[in-house]
Amino acid sequence: MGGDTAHSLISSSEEESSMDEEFSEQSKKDDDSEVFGGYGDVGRRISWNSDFEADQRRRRGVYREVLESYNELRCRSENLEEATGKILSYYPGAWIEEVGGIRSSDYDVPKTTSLLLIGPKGSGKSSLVNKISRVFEDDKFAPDRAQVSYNTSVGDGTYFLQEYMIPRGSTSFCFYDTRSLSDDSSANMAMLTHWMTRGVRHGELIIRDSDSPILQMRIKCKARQHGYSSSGIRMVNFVIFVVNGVSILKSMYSDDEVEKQYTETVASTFSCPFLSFRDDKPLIVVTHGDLLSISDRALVRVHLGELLGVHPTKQTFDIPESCDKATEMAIVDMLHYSLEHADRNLPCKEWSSSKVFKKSLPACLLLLIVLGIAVIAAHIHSTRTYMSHTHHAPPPSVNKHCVPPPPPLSADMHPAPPNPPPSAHTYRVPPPPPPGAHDHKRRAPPPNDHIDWNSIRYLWLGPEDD
Ligand SMILES: Nc1nc2c(ncn2[C@@H]2O[C@H](COP(=O)(O)OP(=O)(O)OP(=O)(O)O)[C@@H](O)[C@H]2O)c(=O)[nH]1
Ligand SMILES: [Mg+2]
Repeated sequence: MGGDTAHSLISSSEEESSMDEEFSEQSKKDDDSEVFGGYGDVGRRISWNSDFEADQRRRRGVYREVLESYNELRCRSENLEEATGKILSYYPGAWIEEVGGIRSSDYDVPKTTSLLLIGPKGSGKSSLVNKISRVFEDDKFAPDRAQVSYNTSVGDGTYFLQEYMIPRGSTSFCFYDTRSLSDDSSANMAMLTHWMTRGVRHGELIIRDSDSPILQMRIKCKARQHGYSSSGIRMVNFVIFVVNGVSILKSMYSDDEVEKQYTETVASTFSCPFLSFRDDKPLIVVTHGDLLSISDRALVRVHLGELLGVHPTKQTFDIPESCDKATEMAIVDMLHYSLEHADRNLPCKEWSSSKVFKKSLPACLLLLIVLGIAVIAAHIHSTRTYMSHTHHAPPPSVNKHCVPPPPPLSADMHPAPPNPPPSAHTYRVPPPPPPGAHDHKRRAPPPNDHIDWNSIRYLWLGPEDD
């Protein structure tokens, strides 16, 4: 793998013990002013500024926390097998949390969870793919899967989007290795917006307008050798931002514009809103830590936390080119974080309302038909009642003294007082129309008939409420 280290010649146990020593030495330095030299000096000059001092104290606390996290990681690496098993048991949607009344089945779960690796040139994206693969590889001597640039200043980097299933042959989750970010932030935005909104396709060639015509021709020549157009498009489920720890450390203390440019590119790209899933920002992987001291690694993480607004221990993972258990544990932790956040931010199916509507449409139609039948039946019934009443009821008297016969008395009933108002319930049934009312248009009433309208009204409607 990476060619630039004498570290690769050191066995992992030697590596671990030297790291232990470094860690304990660093922990003994309780006065962090040495480590935070830059911050501390400024702090002394403006000690009157209590806000600044509080800030310094907070930074030192975080720094100690980061240092402690290396120790903790080594302890946790004893459970590496169990942690690896958990990742191997993952399938898309397995870690969905059912919240807000939404069930797992309401989410649009992909067949494969896709994790996108992005970062500046030479930051170690392709190397990271190989490091991750090795953790899950049965054959520890299997060749590297991703092409790593040996010398980034002369060689080509990654120009084609490459999909890597983890582990090999699985369909649970995959990484997408991508072309590096450029110094042109608007070109980066355009590229990232495209990947995040339209998805990524294995084998897709990434060419930028700013690429020289010679470079464009060179990489197009490479593209002609392969036919990837049939590969499917995958939507990105989570983003991993890879940065070179050495370059970050240089840019922290350098006045050189080129070195400062590195952090600026990282910060401006990281702020691209398309990289976040709701409030969840990408996680950070810091590489090249094997070339730095533990204190420098911790400093880089604290600095990135301040710069990008992500937690230096919870959302930043230090993954150097080392073959020790602690590094493998850091890889497994990073995967756990990515997959959990990928599942948490899965989109809902295009609203289940359409599904509910489709399912309930026949039921609604049936209900409407039943209701329609009930209304028609009720109408027929009331018409029949009305007709039978018309035929059997005696014609209403036109005698003004006529009153309805009193209802038969039952045992617990008492005679009504004289001239009682009839029960509203009894008299509000549909009133019989006066004889011939239905053909009143054809036959005019005899001119001399005396009609006691008060009695009729009393019979039909009951007494008037005063
Ligand atoms: N010492 C050390 N070297 C690393 C590490 N990660 C990557 N490298 C080296 O850095 C160089 C670039 O690594 P790549 O993985 O090709 O970087 P990349 O981000 O894929 O680069 P591009 O494809 O050009 O964007 C190689 O020489 C790697 O061996 C690391 O953690 N430690
Ligand atoms: Mg690469």
